[in-house]
Amino acid sequence: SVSREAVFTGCGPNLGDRRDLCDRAVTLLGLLPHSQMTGVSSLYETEPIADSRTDPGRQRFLNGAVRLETELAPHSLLEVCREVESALGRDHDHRGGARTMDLDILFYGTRSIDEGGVIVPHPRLHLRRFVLIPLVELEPGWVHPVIGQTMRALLDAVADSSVVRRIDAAGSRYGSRPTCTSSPQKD
Ligand code: PH2
Ligand code: MG
Ligand code: MG
Repeated sequence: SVSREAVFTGCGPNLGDRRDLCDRAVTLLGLLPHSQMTGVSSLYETEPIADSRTDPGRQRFLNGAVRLETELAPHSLLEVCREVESALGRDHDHRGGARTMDLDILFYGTRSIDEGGVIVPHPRLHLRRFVLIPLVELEPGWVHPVIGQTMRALLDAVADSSVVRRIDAAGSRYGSRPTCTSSPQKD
């Protein structure tokens, strides 16, 4: 039998109807074969943080995270993420700048992978509150397989001011709810 691995993906549009785009990404991820969606975080409106490869543009992002159990191999999951990005209108030819969807594999079980374009854990996730806050919501005790610290500990160690506010859970219409119990602030 094929083993299922716990996978976390991050989503982050900063162009178009960001809320609707996140809902649609969650819907599409929920339809993946050989997979089950086991958590959907709230969404967070965030200020763009620049990195060496992308100029995200001045628009704010909506960032969230999804937990899946999947039998899909890492490279297949990456392909799916790109397909979902394309389905939601992302122009992959235009590198950098604003995008309707950015779907990143954050963790693939406890594996450390750098091959064929798959890089997990995501190399910058431990430095970014807009990734760590949704991850803490989903699984605070999850241990970063390379750094060896929990999501909660990593979040406590990072201070950027990217996160502006929390809004509704992504995909709340579809019945997946985060484990977090505090009531989300309405949009
Ligand atoms: N993604 C980036 C670069 N900067 N900033 C925020 N706030 N949210 C993002 O998702 C983000 C970013 C590259 O993928
Ligand atoms: Mg990204
Ligand atoms: Mg990406």
